[in-house]
Amino acid sequence: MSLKRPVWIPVVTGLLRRGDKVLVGQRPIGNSLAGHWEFPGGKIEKGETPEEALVRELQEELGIEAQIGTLKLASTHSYGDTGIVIMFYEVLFWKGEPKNVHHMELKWVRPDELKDLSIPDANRKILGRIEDALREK
Ligand code: DGT
Repeated sequence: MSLKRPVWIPVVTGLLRRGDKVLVGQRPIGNSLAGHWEFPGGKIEKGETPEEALVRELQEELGIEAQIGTLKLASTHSYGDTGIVIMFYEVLFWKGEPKNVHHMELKWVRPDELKDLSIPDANRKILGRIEDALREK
């Protein structure tokens, strides 16, 4: 039996919908995966529920007060020694207009446009499932 336990980091992201589009932000310079287009979100802090973490992240990154919807999908991915457990929640309603206070740029894209963007491997490998989740009404 190995003495070294794997390190797992829980991450939560929001699928913000407007018509047939979804919001993506370009990860800032100096961050891991800089320049990659991601769904807004971040790490769940100790003591938070996934929904509380996502409300906090969407407030910090976009300045909105979001109402978190249903969990659409979850996956795992390894980055070297650490792994992430990533959960994608539907976000249909929020107060305020998403402002760019964290990313290099924000944009609304159609689900079929995601494949042409530089996106994290964690998302690329489940892109079919993400697109299906975004097409469901
Ligand atoms: P920090 O800078 O350590 O305080 O980080 P947080 O809590 O803002 O979170 P972040 O975004 O750096 O960490 C999320 C991790 O999940 C990071 O390793 C990138 C990975 N990831 C993969 N796909 C996505 C995605 O669609 N959105 C977000 N936010 N992260 C993703």
